[in-house]
Amino acid sequence: MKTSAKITWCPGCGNFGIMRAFEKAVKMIGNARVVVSSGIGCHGKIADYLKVPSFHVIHGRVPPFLTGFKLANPEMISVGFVGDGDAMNEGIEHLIHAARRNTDISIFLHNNGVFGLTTGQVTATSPKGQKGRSTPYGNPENPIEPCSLMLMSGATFVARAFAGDIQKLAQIMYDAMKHRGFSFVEILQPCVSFNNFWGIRDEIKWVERADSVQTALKLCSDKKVCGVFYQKEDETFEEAIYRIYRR
Ligand SMILES: Cc1ncc(C[n+]2csc(CCOP(=O)(O)OP(=O)(O)O)c2C)c(N)n1
Ligand code: SF4
Repeated sequence: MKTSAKITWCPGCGNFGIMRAFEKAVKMIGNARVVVSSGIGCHGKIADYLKVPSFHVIHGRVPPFLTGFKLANPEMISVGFVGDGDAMNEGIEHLIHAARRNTDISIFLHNNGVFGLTTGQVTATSPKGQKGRSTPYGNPENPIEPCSLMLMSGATFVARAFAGDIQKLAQIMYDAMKHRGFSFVEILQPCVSFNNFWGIRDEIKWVERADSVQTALKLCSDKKVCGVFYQKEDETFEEAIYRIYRR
């Protein structure tokens, strides 16, 4: 599934595990047609490295792009790779609207807690107090918790995984892509250059799906807890559009 593009990620970057897991998940899916879109940032280069139809779009605009794509191509499994700066700062409103509409797309958030490509400034997911290029004395802001935000926005599949556990991540990606409706996977992705948290590997706890949003919210509030937190079936945005306009 590799292209001839030279990989420019830093050696040891969590993005390698994410790409490997995705390749495995696509193999598990078999013959289904998969399309990929990515935003701007280190994560966004994944679209250049994967040999699948791909669209590299402007910062924060993966969800609206894929919404239009999926409406026009309902038979394709549509996957968006987004960064925490890309989706939680720059394009956060688009993600919320895709979740509330239950657009049948899968969003994989590379959450490294920094703007990686622009050399390590804090993002909306960085914890309060985090020191970095833009906050040498500590981050003064409270973070957004992406899984909670997606649960509260109406996402019908919400999960968290770790870039270092390729097998589990591949299974969660597969489940997300198979899900009918909006699926969101937060992937804890160490950035070796600006926010290296590979050390959490042995502290990760895996949980089973909760049967209510309230329980799922409790589960995901602990950042070291991973797994599919919540899943439910509902009419998708595309189904609603076709139902209303094809009468
Ligand atoms: C509209 C717009 N704003 C800002 C930028 C500058 N910019 C390029 S990459 C980047 C950081 C991306 O960070 P993130 O989405 O967290 O991805 P990462 O590099 O960490 O994978 C920024 C701010 C841009 N290219 N376009
Ligand atoms: S700067 Fe960070 S996110 Fe970007 S390639 Fe290097 S390790 Fe990965």
